Formats: sequence, structure tokens, C-alpha cells
Amino acid sequence: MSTYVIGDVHGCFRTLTKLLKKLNYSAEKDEIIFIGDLVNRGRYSAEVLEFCISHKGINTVLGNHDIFLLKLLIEERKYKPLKSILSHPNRDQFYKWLIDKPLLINKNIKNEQFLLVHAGIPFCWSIAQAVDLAEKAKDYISDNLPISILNIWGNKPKTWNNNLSLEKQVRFTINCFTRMRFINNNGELDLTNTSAHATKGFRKWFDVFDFERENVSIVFGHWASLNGKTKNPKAFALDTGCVWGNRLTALCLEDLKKISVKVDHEDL
Ligand SMILES: [Mn+2]
Repeated sequence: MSTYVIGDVHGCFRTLTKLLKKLNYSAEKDEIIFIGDLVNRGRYSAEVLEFCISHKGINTVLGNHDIFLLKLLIEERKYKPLKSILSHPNRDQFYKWLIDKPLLINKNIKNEQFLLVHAGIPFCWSIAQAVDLAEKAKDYISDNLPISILNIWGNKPKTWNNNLSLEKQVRFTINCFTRMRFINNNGELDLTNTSAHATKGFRKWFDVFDFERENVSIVFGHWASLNGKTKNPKAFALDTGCVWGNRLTALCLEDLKKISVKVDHEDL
């Protein structure tokens, strides 16, 4: 039995199939957790969701593109790259499966704690607080549907403080878990820079997170320009830019080996 965490698929279903074959994936024995951004940009978003729904033992944390899809489904908007889902006869089923998914998954494997999130966890929160806020944000969303999905959109507030209103706390929390790359010493997020190089005053979130104090490893996706490299043995970056013509990567939590395949260009 293996637990595989798989990086950003972005609708690349043929590449996913190729990766599962390489993993010798068995739906009976293995567990798969996607790191979010299952959909958008690639050609086969609907097939990816159909696969997730029809196999047991499959879970995902929500990524920014998954939340964007939920927003489109609620607004009943048209959007060409996600047309295969938006005009699908099972669109309600896709919505129900996705809306239920967490922002953070906590896995204990062989006495090691792994936190799985799409983008990251800011240094200003303890792990206990991050776990708590992920649940609080999800509760806020489910208690206020469908309007909550529209309310969580936006780049502000830029920094955390305990006195923020619930709605602002949730928006900041979701931005950290699903969009963060760079953060400064004051805990302010730079949500515009998608490169691997910080602008003045900012640093990569995992370079300032205290992994030793929290005694935890963090597995994340979202940041294709890192190409899987963090130089930190406790920070596992899994977005290796499949939808940009590079590779799709899985991490086996039992032995910490990475397995990857080259994109199938039919997906793009
Ligand atoms: Mn993303």
C-alpha cells in the first residue's frame, strides 16, 4: 500500500494516466491525494474529475483553479478552457465532489507528519493554528454557500492579524493556502510575482517557515517555476510544470521518492 501525492494536473488526463501506470497504481491498495489545480489550462479537465469521482481512495486539497471552477459553476458563466466541465451533464456532480474538499490535509506516515496544501503555510501561523484556520475557512464556505465562493475572491487583506473580520480572515487564509509564493518579514503576501525570484524585501514562504520548530514536512504544488526544487528536505514542491510542457510528478510518502513522467502533448 502506498500513499502518492500528485502535483498540479491541470486537465492533463493522458499524462496522469501515464503517471499512474508508471506508479503501478492500484485503486484497491493505494491512496492518491492530489495537491490541487486538477483542472484548467489542459485539454481534459472533465476526464480528470470523472476519474477522481469514479475511484475510491482519491482525495485532493483545493487549488486556486479548483476554486475558480467552483465560482464559474455558481455564476453559471461561460469560460472556454473549462467548457468540457461547464457544459457537462454531470456538472452538478463535479460541483458536489469539489466543494467538499479541504484546504489542508494532515497525514501521519511512519511517525512523520506531512501537511499537504496547494500553495503554502505562512510563517506567522503555528501548525495548530493553520489546521484550525483551514477548517474555519471551509466551515465559512459551507455555511454561506453559494455567496461565500464569491466573497473569498480578492488580494486583500495583505497581512494577517487576529482582529480581522471572519470574512477577511477567510480570504487571507485561502490566499495563503491556494496562492501564496512570496512573503515579507511583516507577513505581507506578494500575490503578483509568479517567478522563482523574489522582489526586494520578499522571500519564498518556505525559506522563512520554521520547519524545525514545527517538526513537520510540507508538500505543496502551485509554483511551476520552482520546477520541484526548494533546497529544503522538509519542503516538497510537486508542481513540475506539466501543463507548460514539462513533467507531472508524484511523491510517495512512505519512501519519499519522486516519480515523474513527461507530458503527453495531446493534453495541451
Ligand atoms: Mn495553483
